[in-house]
Parts: sequence; C-alpha cells; structure tokens
Amino acid sequence: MTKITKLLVANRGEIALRVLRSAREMGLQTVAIYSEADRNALHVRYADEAVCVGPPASKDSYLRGDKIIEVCKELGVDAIHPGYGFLSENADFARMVKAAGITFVGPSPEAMNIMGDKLSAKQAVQAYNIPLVPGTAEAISDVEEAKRIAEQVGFPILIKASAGGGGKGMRLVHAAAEFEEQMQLAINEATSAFGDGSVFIEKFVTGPRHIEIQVLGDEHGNIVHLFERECSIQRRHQKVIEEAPSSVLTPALRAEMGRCAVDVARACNYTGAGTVEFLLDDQRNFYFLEMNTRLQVEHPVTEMITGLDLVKEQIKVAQGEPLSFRQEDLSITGHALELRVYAEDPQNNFLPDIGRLQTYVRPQGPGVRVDDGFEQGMDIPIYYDPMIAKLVTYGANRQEAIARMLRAIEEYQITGIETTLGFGTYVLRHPAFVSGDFDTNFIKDHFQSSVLQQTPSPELARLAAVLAAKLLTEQKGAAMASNGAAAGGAAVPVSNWKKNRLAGR
Ligand code: MV4
Repeated sequence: MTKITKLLVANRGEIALRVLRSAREMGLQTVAIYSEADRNALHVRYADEAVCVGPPASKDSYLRGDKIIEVCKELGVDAIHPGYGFLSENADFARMVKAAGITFVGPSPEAMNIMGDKLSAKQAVQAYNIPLVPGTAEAISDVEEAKRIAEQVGFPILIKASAGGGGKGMRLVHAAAEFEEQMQLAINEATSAFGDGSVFIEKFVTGPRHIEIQVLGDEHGNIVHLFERECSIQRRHQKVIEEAPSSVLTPALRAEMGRCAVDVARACNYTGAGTVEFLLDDQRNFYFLEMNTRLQVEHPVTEMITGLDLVKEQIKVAQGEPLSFRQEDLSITGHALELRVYAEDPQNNFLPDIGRLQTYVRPQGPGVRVDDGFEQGMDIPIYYDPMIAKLVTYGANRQEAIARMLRAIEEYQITGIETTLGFGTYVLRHPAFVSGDFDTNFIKDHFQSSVLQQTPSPELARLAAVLAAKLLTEQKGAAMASNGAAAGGAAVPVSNWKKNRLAGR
C-alpha cells in the first residue's frame, strides 16, 4: 500500500477536469499540466498547481513524457493519471513513470503491451474459452496460405493490422481475386503507420453491434465487470452516442459476456479500469475484438448505472487497495445515455468547426450530467480533439433517459460554432434508435443516404424560420420555458437536426 497524496493529471480538457474532481473529493493535492494553447483552460484553474509543458502541438507538450516526469519530481508528485488518449496507452511511458518511483494510475506496462497488439491479445486469451472471430490468430505473410485460409473462412474477410485498432489498418476483401492486392496494401499501410507490418485475417461480421464491457481489477487478483456499454452509434469509428445497458443483451448473455471480459482481463493480470470490446452479430453471437487499457471517454454511462466513481476506483487500486465489492454486490440501476458534442458541422460532412464559444449555457436539472472543459467566451483550440462536451442523461429506464437527453439538448445553448447537438436530436428521435434495433451501420444507413443528400426543402426552411421566431420570443420572455419548441410539430423526423441548427442552437 502506497498512499497517493499528490496526483498529476497528464491530460487536458474534460477528462483532466473529470479526474481532478475525483482527486479533490479524495483529498489529494492536484497538479495540472498544460500547453501554451491551454493557458486559460478550466483544468489549469481547477488544479492546486499547474505547469506549462510546452507549445500547443501535442508532441511538444501533452506527449512529452520526459518533461512530465520532471515536473513530478520537482513538485513532489507521487502519482500520474494519464486520462485517455495522449500517453494513456503508452507502455514505455508507464515503465518510465514506475522507474522514477511514481505510481502510474493504470495497468502494468506488461498488460498494456499484451493488449496493445491485437495478435498478442488473441494469443494471451487462448488459454481461456473466449470466442474469437473465425480467422487467423497469428501474423500471416504467405499470400497463398492466407488465400487458403480466407477461402476456408469464407468471403468477405477483413485483413487487419496487428498494431492497428479503432478501425485503423483494416481492409475489406470481397473475393479471392482481390486478395493478393489488398493484402499487400494492408502490409504496406501497417508498416508505414505502425512500423509493424504484421496482419491477420478475420471473417467480416456484417452489421455487428459494438458492445464493450467495463472491467476493474485490483493488485490482489480480484477482477469484476461493471456490465456493458452499447457503442454501435458511431460515424467513421468515432462514437456519437453510447448507452448502458444495451437493449439487446439478455441477463444470461450479459453474464456470459461479463465472464469472458473478466477472463480477458485475467489473461494479462489486468489491474485498474479497462474495457473489453466485443462484436455481437445478428444471431447474438459475440466475439472478443480487443482490450482498451485505459479509462474510456464513455465511462460516465457505467458510473450512472452502477453508482460507482471509476476514477476513484482507479486511484484506490493504484494505491494497492483491494476492491471493496464483489461481482455479486454489483447491479444495474436505471439507464444512461451519452451524447458526444463535437465542434463539427453535420451539414458540412462533419468538418471540424473552430472558433469562439460566443454563447455557452449548459443544460441542468434531473438526470443531467455535463462533462466538459470549456466556458462561454473560450476558443476551441485547433490542436486537439474537437469534442466540446459529453452530455450524459440518466433515467429510471431507457425511455426516460432519451426524453431527458432530448430536453437537455433543447436547453443547451451553444453559438459561435457548429456542433453535433442537433444531430443528436435526429438520432434520438429515429425509430430505429428508439426501438433499439440498430447496428454499427446506423449512421451510414439512416443519415448519409436519407438526410445529407437532401437539400433543405422550402417547407423545411419555413419550419426553421417559424421555429427561430418562436425561440426568439421565448428567450425574450421567461427563461427556458421548455415547452418542446424544437419538438413542436415534428412531422419530418428526418431533419430535426437541421431545424435546430437553422434556429442557431
Ligand atoms: C470488425 C468488423 C466486422 N468484422 N471485425 C472497427 C474498429 C475495430 N475496433 C474493429 N472494427 C470492426 N471490426 C470483423 N471481423 C467491423 C468493425 C467495425 C466496427 C466495429 C465497432 C464499431 C464500429 C465499427 C464500424 C465499422 C467496422
């Protein structure tokens, strides 16, 4: 047991603030780091101390592991929380931190190494009974052999880079004739992107759901799962809406996937918070894909349904404390949704929109949580992720969580930049989303084809004008008389997000 007294958060934005808040509740002293672009950021003001670590570019600041460790030594910091992104999954950094006598709030470098490589992850879980997508569990370089396996598995197949992840380094092959060319391209891509040309083959699961299980392990061999998050609503591998629990899992399937996730964690002696990713096919068969060895962006939905604070749990585990609960003590209460609010323009192919937050008023009230790192008047820096906030709602059931999300989106006031808020309304009102009958193709199937190609009709423009006028009147009158203005007369569910946008929200 090495009690942590002073924690440095090696991150920025909403997650830095999120981690600092839990650290403060635990009575820890806190240190923020920041780049020259983040001098006025909220995480800098929130921490007890803050140190500038370099110029705006991540590689010159938030990725400077050596500098960050220097800061720790100077300020007597005894632990580093890496957040997500940046150095969070860098095993070499975790090793350097440890070597400097500082606690890394996260898994061991060994576990990070095993799970950081898709093939070594598959090999590590082989001793356990974990379902894998049919294909090869080893790197394959012989084209003829690869072709034979592909024929056995059956087309279409995916060629994946072992060092890839999150959709990077994948190639879809429909037929044997394309195989050789695609494999060469995959190897070349993997070599230049990751410095490792190892690739493997998997049967392509069409229209899968992306379901991930949160796990938590301590240094005493205890590992539990904290149920699932449904992350199928994504666009080009960028998640848009996450929820917990998933509406497709039965209690039996949930327990089975949970057991598998715990075994995946056990296979690498996992400690701390981690996420095991599965694909679920239309027959509800599940397959282990990969493990993320960090706290994830979407962790709040799990916190809402379990009542746990995952950051506190991470810190307690890092201090060597045993978990204070067993699997049978855990249960799901209610339903949570998370909408990622990006500074992107859905009307313009989701291009990042930078600028100043001229108006920034957060939604409030029952069942609403906003994790963000901005305030009105701030600029969205161009150097980092375009996510402005995570809007999280909680309800007794899915229906209530959805209604609260729609209401919270209406209350949210952002001007000065385009955001994906209105796009959220579109998804949340879509019959396929409401019914729970969707997969990872949801946005491809229901957005691009039906909405983006539409030019605004005169009818839509008229609706937007009426709505804008109505909103203006409301704003001049009582504050937030939430009478469902944006929902009013929603005869064309397909394009509500446009109305929102045109109304300047
Ligand atoms: C797949 C797949 C279908 N079949 N593997 C994309 C991200 C990476 N973690 C794995 N991914 C996929 N792997 C097989 N064998 C489909 C995807 C996939 C996907 C997975 C999760 C969430 C969104 C996705 C969007 C497109 C493709």
